[in-house]
Amino acid sequence: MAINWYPGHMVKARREIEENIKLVDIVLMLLDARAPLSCRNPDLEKIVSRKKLIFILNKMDLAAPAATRQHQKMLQQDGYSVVAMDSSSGKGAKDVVQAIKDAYAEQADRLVQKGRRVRSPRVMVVGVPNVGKSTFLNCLVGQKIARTGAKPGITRGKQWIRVREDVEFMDTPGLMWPKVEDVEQGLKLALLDIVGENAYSEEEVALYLIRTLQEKAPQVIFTKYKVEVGQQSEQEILAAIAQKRGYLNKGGIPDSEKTCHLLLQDYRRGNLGKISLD
Ligand SMILES: Nc1nc2c(ncn2[C@@H]2O[C@H](COP(=O)(O)OP(=O)(O)OP(=O)(O)O)[C@@H](O)[C@H]2O)c(=O)[nH]1
Ligand SMILES: [Mg+2]
Repeated sequence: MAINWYPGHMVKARREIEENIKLVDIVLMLLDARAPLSCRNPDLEKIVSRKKLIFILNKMDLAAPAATRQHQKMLQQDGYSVVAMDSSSGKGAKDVVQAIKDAYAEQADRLVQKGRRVRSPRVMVVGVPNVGKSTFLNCLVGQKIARTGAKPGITRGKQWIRVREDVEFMDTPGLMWPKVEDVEQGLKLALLDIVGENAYSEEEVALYLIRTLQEKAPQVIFTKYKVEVGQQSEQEILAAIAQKRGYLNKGGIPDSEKTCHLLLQDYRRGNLGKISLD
């Protein structure tokens, strides 16, 4: 499914990021650890390309640990700094602070050599919607300063936050690009709740989730929904889950809408376990 989701507030947010990029020293790009490659926004990477970039694989608590380690290694091989983080518990926060310090040390040295005063680093936090940018900042501050929410598009304007006396952060609204051409990437972004719900069909995404489970964690379909997985199609598994749950319309027809919604919710909340998509 190609995704076209580029609401008006993102046009403004993009401009704001472009205008403010010159004020910052370092950019933290948050990616969902379950699909870090699919979350890379080519348009955004172009805008921040002249700055030191650190990738944060956020929501690591929901991702398969081995996959996260592999992504970390691959991005590092490409020359990036990468830190994995769980902003709901704060795991990884120390590594983030250290990565910022290391990145700024080089720039600070250059300033000192030129006889210039070294001020505290300014760090911009960017990424696609709903990857946890505001939660991540609140976690680093230890206070709920930025508004967060379980739907994409919560932050609508930039916001400066002085997390600790020695770093200044700027929270930004999640940014998409005008068209996600790759069908599988679109399905992953939809499953991760990164794009608005009117940009995709829940049924298509739920069937994709069932395919993914069949391939990566077939036992979950049994343990969670008590449906034995054999040679059935995704549609048949969906109908069997509806049956087991008693999600039936008049005449005993499986309520596929309600079942699809349940599946997506279960995956997004981590109820199906740590399952990575990339
Ligand atoms: N499990 C888990 N949930 C997280 C983590 N970080 C954020 N969340 C949840 O993800 C959802 C989105 O968080 P936000 O901080 O609002 O995301 P955002 O990137 O600021 O979103 P926009 O402002 O819409 O671009 C919320 O429900 C958070 O509680 C994490 O590390 N682990
Ligand atoms: Mg936000």
